[in-house]
Amino acid sequence: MNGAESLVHTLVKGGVDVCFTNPGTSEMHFVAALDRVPGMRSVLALFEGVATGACDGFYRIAGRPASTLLHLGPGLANGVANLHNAKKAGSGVVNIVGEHAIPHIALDAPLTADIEGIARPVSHWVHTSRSAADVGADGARAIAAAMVPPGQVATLILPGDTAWSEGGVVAEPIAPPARPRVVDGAVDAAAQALGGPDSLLLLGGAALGQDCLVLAGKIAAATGCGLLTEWSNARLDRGAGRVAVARIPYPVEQALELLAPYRRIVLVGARPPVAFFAYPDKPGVLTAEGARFVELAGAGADIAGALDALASAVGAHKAAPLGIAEARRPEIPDGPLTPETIAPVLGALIPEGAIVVDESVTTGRRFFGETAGAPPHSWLNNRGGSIGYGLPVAIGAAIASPASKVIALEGDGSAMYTVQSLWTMAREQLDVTVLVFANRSYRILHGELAGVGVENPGPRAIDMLTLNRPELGWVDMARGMGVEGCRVEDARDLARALEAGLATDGPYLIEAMM
Ligand SMILES: Cc1ncc(C[n+]2csc(CCOP(=O)(O)OP(=O)(O)O)c2C)c(N)n1
Repeated sequence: MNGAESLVHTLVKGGVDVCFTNPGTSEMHFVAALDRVPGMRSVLALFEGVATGACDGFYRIAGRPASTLLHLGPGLANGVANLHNAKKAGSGVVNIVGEHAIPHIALDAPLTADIEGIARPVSHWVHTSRSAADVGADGARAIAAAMVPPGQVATLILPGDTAWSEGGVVAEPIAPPARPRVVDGAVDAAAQALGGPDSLLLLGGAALGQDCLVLAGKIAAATGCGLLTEWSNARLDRGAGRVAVARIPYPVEQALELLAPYRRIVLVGARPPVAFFAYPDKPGVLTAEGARFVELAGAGADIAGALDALASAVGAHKAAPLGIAEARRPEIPDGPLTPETIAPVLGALIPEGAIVVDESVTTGRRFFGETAGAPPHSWLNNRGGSIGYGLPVAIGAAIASPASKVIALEGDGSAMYTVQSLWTMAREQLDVTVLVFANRSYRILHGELAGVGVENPGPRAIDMLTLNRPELGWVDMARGMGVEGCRVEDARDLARALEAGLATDGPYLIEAMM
């Protein structure tokens, strides 16, 4: 057995049975091993950012890592932005990067690069294998590192000679550490902090699963505290019958206003809220001056156990949870496509069990209200702010949960970053309906221009935020990659197209003209 075969065996044995690849010469032995070792689903991506983002989406839904296979430093570099997003989302990724054979590195061939240096900022764990005999054990350690709660990026660099040499040894899986229990003192401090409308329970990460939300709703009912989530969540369970939790809005003024009343804030898997960006005359910290934070549980802690203990401490277990969303399907409106007409169409049609990947940027700022009463579904946001996350995450989510309808909500600017995702969706026949909000603009940046204090921007500045010269043809692009699609101009047509997209088992793209 060569090193590459030992690695594929070790991955499959360790529960890593999906690999999103974009290989080159240095990874050929791994590619060959995919045929010789049963059990690995390998999925080709035409850009490395698609592969890394797909791993992020897979972990968010499956709760276990997938692997990449990337080509040397440049291939890794192409995947870095979505590794950044995965890292911020707490998604476990086994990131496998090929490297020249060890004696070849000193020759400084064209593709030679500092792979560890590129990997380090977006990885929690980085290791280069030294011999074929080590590769299996290194793979097992990489899986264990990726599974450290809530999930980590583990980069394993595989020199060609460690892959092709004989002497590979399959390694047994290493049990990842359990989520550490929260100490009693933290539970007491949180219980003391919560009480009345000037206290807040701020939820993130694993606290956003439906069982934890029920506990949070009970705690809110018993203590009178507020309940919020961060603006961006890796996965939020929501919909009719579930505890509905509002997100802290993106615009600084709105966030400040919402958070102003809170003096004591208990963090459960969330961080103290800060603005996405600095602006000349706005604060970066979004909470009221003097607000006190109590961390009940960090993102990697036993969040379910902590909420259960807190519910006991405040006598909440018998309370009816606050904020259960009632079932409600909005009317489908008439008229042109605007954020206000698109939101009720989504609310009317999101199916039970759907996974909504939200990269709708400005169009989706108010989608939450109209979709709150749709049947139970999960809502995924970009935690790292690097756009181009949505289509790849939709791929990973669809592979992790083939029975779910995946809906990708995409700004046209964002969708262009990883547009190659459509080809993988077609090739794998993934059940993803993509809505592209074609406003022909980086609309958010118009607001940001004003936000940083640029008054009366000139035509050159506006030109840098405008995507209409030439116009993007989304239906043509989708067809060119094997995905059926249509263009819609008003809310009723959007509803018909969304129904059609959801009715097919494969991918479908809707270009929503705004
Ligand atoms: C990798 C990366 N490059 C650039 C940006 C800056 N940026 C943020 S939003 C945005 C435009 C988004 O446009 P679109 O998806 O069309 O949404 P809209 O603003 O029109 O609602 C850009 C370029 C970013 N966040 N990440």
